[in-house]
Amino acid sequence: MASSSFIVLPFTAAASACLPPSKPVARGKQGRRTRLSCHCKATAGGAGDDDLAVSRRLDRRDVLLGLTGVGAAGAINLGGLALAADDAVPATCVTVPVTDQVIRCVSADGFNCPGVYRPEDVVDFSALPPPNGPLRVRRPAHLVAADKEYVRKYEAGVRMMRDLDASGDPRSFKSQAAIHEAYCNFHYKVTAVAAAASRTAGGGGGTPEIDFDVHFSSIFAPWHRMYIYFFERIIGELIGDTTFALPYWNWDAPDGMMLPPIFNNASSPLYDANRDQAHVTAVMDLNKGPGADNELPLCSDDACVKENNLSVIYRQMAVDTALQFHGNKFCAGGTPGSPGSLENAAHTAVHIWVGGDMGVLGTAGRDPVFYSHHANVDRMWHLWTTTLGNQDFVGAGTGDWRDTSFVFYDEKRRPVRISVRDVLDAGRLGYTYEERETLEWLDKRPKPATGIDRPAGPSVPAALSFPVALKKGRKEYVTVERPEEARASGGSSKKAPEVLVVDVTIDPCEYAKFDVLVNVPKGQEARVGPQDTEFAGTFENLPHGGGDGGGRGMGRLTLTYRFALRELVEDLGCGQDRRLDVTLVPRAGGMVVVDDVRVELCN
Ligand SMILES: *[C@@H]1O[C@H](CO)[C@@H](O)[C@H](O)[C@H]1NC(C)=O
Ligand SMILES: CC(=O)N[C@H]1CO[C@H](CO)[C@@H](O)[C@@H]1O
Ligand SMILES: [Cu+2]
Repeated sequence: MASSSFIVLPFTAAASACLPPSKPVARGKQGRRTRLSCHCKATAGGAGDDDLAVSRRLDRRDVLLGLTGVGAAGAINLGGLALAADDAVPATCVTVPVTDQVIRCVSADGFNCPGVYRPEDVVDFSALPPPNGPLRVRRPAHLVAADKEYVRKYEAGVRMMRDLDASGDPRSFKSQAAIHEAYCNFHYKVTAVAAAASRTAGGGGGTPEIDFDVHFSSIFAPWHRMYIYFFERIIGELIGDTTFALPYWNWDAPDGMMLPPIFNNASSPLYDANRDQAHVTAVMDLNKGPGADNELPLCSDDACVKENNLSVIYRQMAVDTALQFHGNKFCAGGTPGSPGSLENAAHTAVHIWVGGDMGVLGTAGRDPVFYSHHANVDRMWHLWTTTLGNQDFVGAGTGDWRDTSFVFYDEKRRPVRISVRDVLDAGRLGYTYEERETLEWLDKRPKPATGIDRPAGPSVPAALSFPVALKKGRKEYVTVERPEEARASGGSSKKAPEVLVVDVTIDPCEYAKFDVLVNVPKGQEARVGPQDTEFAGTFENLPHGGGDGGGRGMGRLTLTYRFALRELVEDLGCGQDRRLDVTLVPRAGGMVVVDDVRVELCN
């Protein structure tokens, strides 16, 4: 394996519009973490797994704090990894706008980049004639089953995609699936900052290659919108029906909370044998993952479990700002950063629920249900800006986001450059969503838990020092200060919404999950579930890995997640309190380190 350097520039407040609390928090450790590189492998036994196993045996804290140093890293033989000297890590990340010109896909170790094109052949999406004809109407997948003619056409389209020359035609099902693998499993590299990073690394170690991933940033929603747009157009072209629209997996409605039956027919091209067979006909649990230590209150009736799932959806949608919904701007050369609530919640839970190909980023695109799952993620974005009346990023500094561009092959086999500004409005892309089920989650605003005994004194033990490694079965308690501005009386509508920010370092190849509770007395955690106000939410990681290999990424992924507090504080009536008691409840994952928990005001 060729030696190459990985530089991880820290994600800083400069990349986010969140205001730090008025009292500065001591964060001396920032920028002093040493990060390791690894291979994500789906199966045990690969070199990367050995590397990880070795690093797991080290004291996590030492590894995180960079105390093992270069010598120790050499001693544990982490393959081709190089460690950046702590002092060389710049204070801010490089925020070059991500365009198709500054990223490139690297074929390696059995993975072939799909749809290689000549730059001079690329046409701009905005220069192509806009879609004419009727809007393509995406309908709920659990209801289209009744429309036999539609299902036949959809199956015929996917079968034709599967029959296309896998390597020669970029519209083949295999090439389409490989697009997700390329962009999501460390095959893309950011080239624009390579020179800067090389200087930072102090020269040696070959060409630094910086991972690019469309997850964990505000690129998530628009990139997936583009991807399934072209997938849908290709099917329409193959079956000769330009009105063809993908069905969406309506998992936010009680009747859609299971794998849509059209995907569970073994003789259909929509089938994928590689799914968790225990879940293919079961009602979905958005709160459960493999090995998750589910301590949620046991529901004795369907109404209660339904409420739980609908509250999960409510919580991901009831966020006030684009930053909370979409996550941070992608920081080139930085850690992937920060998923928004759209990505973190039901999206990840559904991937994990289906399992198999869907359960890891490298292979997710190989399961036909992926495109219907993401049609619903896309619909949730559409609803957030339309029905819910929210705005995507606006104002200064959002140009980079709108200019973000990628090249996809379209239905005519033309490489097309499409940018975020082209996809902000589904109508302009020629499609819409038919709403058949009531949006029940809209009125599932959680209510304060009724079964909690509130002691008079402090309810949780005092402060915790960070970083702390979460261990299954052991809850962690931390008291956080609220910024002065958050407590200002009057509840001015101009006040920026309050959020609980949790910084975590995880193993990107591992499924990880923890819940966050606010103001729940110690020992009473099991009395609180998603339907309760005190349940601030869940952090969940969809693992990298799987696929054809060759993808390499960081052995540590540092992410920031924001839990919405505005309604929580309002509903608990604790708006004047100086502090909040936070409980971290580990559910899954052996390598979750919480680096910090704090309250911020989020623009
Ligand atoms: C399963 O798919 C096959 C192939 O498309 C089709 O002929 C058959 O009717 C489907 N079965 C059901 C139960 O829908
Ligand atoms: C449709 C439905 O109710 N699905 C799940 C919602 O969540 C609970 C657990 O909180 C599951 O048990 C349900 O099956
Ligand atoms: Cu994805």
